Amino acid sequence: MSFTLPELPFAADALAPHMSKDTLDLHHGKHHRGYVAKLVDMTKDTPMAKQSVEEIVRATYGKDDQKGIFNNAAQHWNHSFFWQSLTPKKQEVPKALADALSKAFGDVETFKKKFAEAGAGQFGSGWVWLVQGKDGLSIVTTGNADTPIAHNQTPLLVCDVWEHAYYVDYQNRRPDYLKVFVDELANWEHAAELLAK
Ligand code: MN3
Repeated sequence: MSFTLPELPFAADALAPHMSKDTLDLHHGKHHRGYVAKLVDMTKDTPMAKQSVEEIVRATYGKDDQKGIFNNAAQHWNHSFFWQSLTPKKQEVPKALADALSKAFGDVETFKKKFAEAGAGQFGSGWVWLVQGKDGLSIVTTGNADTPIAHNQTPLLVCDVWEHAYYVDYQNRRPDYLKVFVDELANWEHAAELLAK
């Protein structure tokens, strides 16, 4: 297993004006690339170099002496998932996912509002997720590099709320960025595929 920066699943200018090419060049080409490079560097010549990112995340979580490896592995995983959570073409929520969201949150619009509010309310850097656990669907936020895959939860959708994800396009208006994410950019079809598994 070697760690490589995945290609974006869309052109860097495909999400404009909601998320600009400048943001994606910086976010994917600099930030995500940096996490991958550090992970490669920190694990080279160790048994971890042959492990999957998920294995490394789970093995290093909560270990003070492996915090650097955890942070870079988790950020690599989180960003790879984030690109999959975005779509260049606005999507309707597929029926099976809409039904599951309605069961958990009342209706799809209420879910979108709660998801955006949770992301806006995450203090400092982090992520807002739709996850599937043994009790059904829920919204969770994680700080910095923390990730649901370290907590036995299955992510269906994520939005990055680190400032580098939105500052170029929205400055300090994180709630505006989150509203655009749920209204225009969220890849509901990808989330529905994961729900079906
Ligand atoms: Mn990021």
